[in-house]
Amino acid sequence: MPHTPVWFMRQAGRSLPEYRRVRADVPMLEACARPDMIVEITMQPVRRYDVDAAIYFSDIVVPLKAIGIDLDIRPGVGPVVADPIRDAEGVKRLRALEPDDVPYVTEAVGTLVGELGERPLIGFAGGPFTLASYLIEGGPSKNHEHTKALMYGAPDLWADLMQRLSAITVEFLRVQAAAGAGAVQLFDSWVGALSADDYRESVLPYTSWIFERLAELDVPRIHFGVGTGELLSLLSEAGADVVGVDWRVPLDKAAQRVQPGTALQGNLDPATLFAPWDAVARRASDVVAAGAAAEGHVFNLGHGVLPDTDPDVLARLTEYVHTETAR
Ligand code: 1CP
Repeated sequence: MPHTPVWFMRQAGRSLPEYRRVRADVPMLEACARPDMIVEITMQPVRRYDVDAAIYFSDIVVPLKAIGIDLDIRPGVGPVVADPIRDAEGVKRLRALEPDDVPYVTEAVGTLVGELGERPLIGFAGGPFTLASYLIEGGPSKNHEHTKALMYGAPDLWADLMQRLSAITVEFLRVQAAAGAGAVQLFDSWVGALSADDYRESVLPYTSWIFERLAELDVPRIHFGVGTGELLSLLSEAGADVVGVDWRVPLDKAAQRVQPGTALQGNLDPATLFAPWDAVARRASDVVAAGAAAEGHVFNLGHGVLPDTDPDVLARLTEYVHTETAR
């Protein structure tokens, strides 16, 4: 590539007027199950920003819905689970995911890969801790207290839950890669809520298992979580080719925390995009400079695009990073 590749987490979605238009009368989970909607929404940010990758339009709870878990994505809230999972009976409801549960994924990915040509499509899935948190808490959570209570108090049940979620995640990513996705990202967004010791004991065995299985897919594997400065070496130990970093740790420092040969992705603070352009440009240059210390850098934000972000700033930022890093 003639420059550092650029894409943005949550580049599709609420910050785009064309997204709000196509989604106006269609509930989120219905949109995630309709190939025409998936293809259109995935392509919208590619057309507008000229980013170097598309991310498959879906949500981390889609495979859970597909195996029959009663959940919804509520506007302004996020995923809400009707009957939170907190005991053995609940965990048993998590059956294995089969490719036939998500035929729309195979169809949409196939169409997208045709439309995108050389530009890779990034497939994604939720990490096991983050999925567990939505299932156990019943919705978005600040403290993850029921999740941690189960993790600390019922280790056997926790292990069963994590194994089932890990298998679902691997299968969901396998379906996307089999249909042509050129990279996969594991979003274990909320795992930064854990201490390093708890991560090592209660999550790392499962993320390591996931990344081992994903190696067979022969596509680059990205691993990301928010607030994971203290966990970066463990996230890297799990086996990803690229570790995503939020804005709290500069990329040159992050480079010292990951395994040799691991590339970094990130990490401009998404709130920066609300500042005057001079500040955006200066901070983007800082990210590019720090990223040079890593063994490969994919420019991104440190977390998802905030809903009120001005799309023109993202377009300008993409062009700026392309120009700054031209080689
Ligand atoms: O570019 C894209 O928009 C890609 C599609 C995408 C992705 C990668 C969506 C669409 N969701 C996700 C992943 C996702 N979903 C994550 C991991 C990424 C991250 O950390 O941001 C998480 C934690 C969720 C759960 C979720 N879904 C939330 C967060 C709630 C909380 O706990 O704070 C929300 C608000 C949703 C709904 C959702 N998912 C996606 C969109 C566009 C929306 C908004 C729905 C709408 O338009 O009403």
